[in-house]
Amino acid sequence: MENYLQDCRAALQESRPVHVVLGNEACDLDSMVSALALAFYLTKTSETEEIFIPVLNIKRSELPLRGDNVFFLQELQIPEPALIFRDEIDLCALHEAGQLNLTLVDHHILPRSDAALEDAVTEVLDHRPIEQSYSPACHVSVELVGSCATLVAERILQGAPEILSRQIAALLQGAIILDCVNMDAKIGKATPKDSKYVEKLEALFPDLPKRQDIFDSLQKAKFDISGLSTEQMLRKDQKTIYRQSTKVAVSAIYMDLEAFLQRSNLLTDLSTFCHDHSYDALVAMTIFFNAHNEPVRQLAIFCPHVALRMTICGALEQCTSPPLKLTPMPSISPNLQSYLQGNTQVSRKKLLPVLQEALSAYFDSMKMPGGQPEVAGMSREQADKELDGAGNSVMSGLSQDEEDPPLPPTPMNSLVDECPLNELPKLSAEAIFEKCSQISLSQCARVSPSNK
Ligand SMILES: *[C@@H]1O[C@H](CO)[C@@H](O)[C@H](O)[C@H]1NC(C)=O
Ligand SMILES: [Mn+2]
Repeated sequence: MENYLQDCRAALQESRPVHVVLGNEACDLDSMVSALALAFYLTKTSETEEIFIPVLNIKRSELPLRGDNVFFLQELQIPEPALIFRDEIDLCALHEAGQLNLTLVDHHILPRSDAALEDAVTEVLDHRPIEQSYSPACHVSVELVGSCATLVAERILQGAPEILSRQIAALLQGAIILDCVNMDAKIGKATPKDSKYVEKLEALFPDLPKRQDIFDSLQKAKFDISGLSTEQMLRKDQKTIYRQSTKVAVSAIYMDLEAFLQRSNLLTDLSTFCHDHSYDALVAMTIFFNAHNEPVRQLAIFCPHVALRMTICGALEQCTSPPLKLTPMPSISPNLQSYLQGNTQVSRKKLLPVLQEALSAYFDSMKMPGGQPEVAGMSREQADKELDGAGNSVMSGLSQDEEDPPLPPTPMNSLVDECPLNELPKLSAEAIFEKCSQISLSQCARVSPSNK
C-alpha cells in the first residue's frame, strides 16, 4: 500500500490524467478504507495505464479529529504522510484541464461547492438509500448494506482476489465491523452481505484480529480525545448558532468537565478559540459515564461579554421545557460559568433551540432604542458561512452513516446536493452514545472514554 501511495503522489507531480476515488466529506473510517481499497484494486486490475488515486475528502489538518482513522492507519502501518488529502489536489483544475475521472465511494451526492466536478464522475459506489428515479449518466451501484467497505470487498473478491493483501483485508474487515456495530444482530446494522464478506475475509486471513478486539479498539480510538488540543476537542463535535452578528459555538466534549477545566492554559485556549473563529460565546456540554455507568452531563459557558453570558446562563437556568436542573459548579474565571446538569435526558440537540431563543432575546434587547447593534458586514457573513461549513463536516465526521431520518431525496439526474448541507440532520457522537445507552448502558460503558 505504501509503495502504491507513493506512485500516486508521483503521478500527481507528473500532471498526467488521473482517476480519483473520493470518499465523503465526513471522511469516516468507511469512506477512507473504501477509497484506499477500491483505488488500489482498480489500479492493479486496470488494463490501461490509468492510475486510480484515493483522496481523503478532508484537509490534512482535520485527520487528528478522526481518532479511529488515525489509530487504524498506525495499526496497519500506512504512514499518514503517504495519504493524499483534499487540500493537496486541485480537482477542479484537473477537471478543467480534462485530466480527471472521478469515482465516488460511500456517498452519491456532491456538495454544491463541488458542483463543477459532476461531469467528471464516471462511477458511484454507495450503500445508502437513493431515489428510485435517480438516473445519472454514469454507472451507479448502490446496495443497502451496513458498510461501503462490504461492497468494495465484494468487488475485489469477485474481480481479483489475488491482489488482496492481509493489510487490505484488515482495512476492510475493520471498517465493516465498526459500521455494523460488531455485526451485532440486535442492533441490526449488519446485513447478510456484510456478514458474508467479513467471514470471507477472515477465512482468507485467519490471523486477522478478533472482531471484538478490533471493534473495541476502534470505538475507543473514535472517542479518545486525550491526544487532542483544546481547540481540536472543541471542534471535534461542534455546532454553531447565530443571530446576525452574534455567534455561539456549542461543543460536545466526551470527558468530565472538571478534568477539562484543569487543562493547562485552558482560559487562554478558550479565548483564542473564540477569537480565531469569531465566536461571541462558547457553550460546552460534557458527557461521560461515572463509576456506576450512569451518564453525567455538565455545562460550561465561556463568554467575556457580561450581558451575553448572563442572558445565556439565565435562559439555561430558567428553562422549563425541558428543565435542566442546573447546579452551579465552582468557578475558575469570571468569564466562565459551569453547571452540573441534573436532568441528564437533555442532549445538546435539545439544548440548541433553547440557546437559539436566548440569542434572539439578547439580540432583541440590543435593538431597543439607543442600543442599536453593530450590523454584520459582508466579509463577516462570508466568514461565518465558511466556518460553519467546516464545523459541519467535522461534526458529521463521526457518524455520517447513522443519519436518522435518512437523507432527503436526491435531486433527479444530478449528483449535486441542492439542499444546504447544514440543513441535513446529522447524528453526532453524542447521539451514538445516547443510542448506545438505550440499548444497554453497561455495554456502552466499555466504549466511553475512560476518565482517569
Ligand atoms: C476517463 O475514462 C474514460 C473511459 O474509461 C477514458 O476514455 C478517458 O481517457 C478517461 N479520462 C481521463 C482524464 O483519465
Ligand atoms: Mn459508509
